[in-house]
Amino acid sequence: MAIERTFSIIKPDAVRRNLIGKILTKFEEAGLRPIALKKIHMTRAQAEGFYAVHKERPFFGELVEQMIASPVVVQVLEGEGAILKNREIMGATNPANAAEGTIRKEFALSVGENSVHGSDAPETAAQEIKYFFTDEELVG
Ligand code: ABT
Ligand code: MG
Repeated sequence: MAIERTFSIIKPDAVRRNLIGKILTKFEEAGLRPIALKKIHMTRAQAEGFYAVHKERPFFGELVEQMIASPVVVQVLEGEGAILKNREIMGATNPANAAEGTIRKEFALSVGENSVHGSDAPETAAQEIKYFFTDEELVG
């Protein structure tokens, strides 16, 4: 498995509950290194652009509202098979289906307020990293 980079968001529900450190610890303990990281308050335009693939879905409005309600932490995680590994650490989208020990099992409130986002494939990882970070910010 190659060294990969993936994009991750600690979502408003988790930041509000002061879970940044606990969630970053999960990544670090699994061997994923945050090579860039910042706290931002997303604009509506930023959130709508980020979730553009879900534009036609019935939950789009609610999803955007939740993402802009309060600050998030965005990061780029690097490591062996980082994309899949991050998805495993996150757990299933719906916390009711998330495996024991995953972030969503421990912390998520619902399918919408599910504490983290993580890229699902190499193409989306590259796109999402570029959406939030400049090359200069990927400091390693
Ligand atoms: P992630 O595991 O978050 O990548 O979700 P995935 O894209 O695999 O799953 P879907 B179902 O496409 O959800 C996309 C995002 O929309 C949120 N959502 C989903 C809701 O807010 N309400 C819903 O009823 C559903 C089905 C969860 C996903 N959020 N993110 N990131
Ligand atoms: Mg997804």
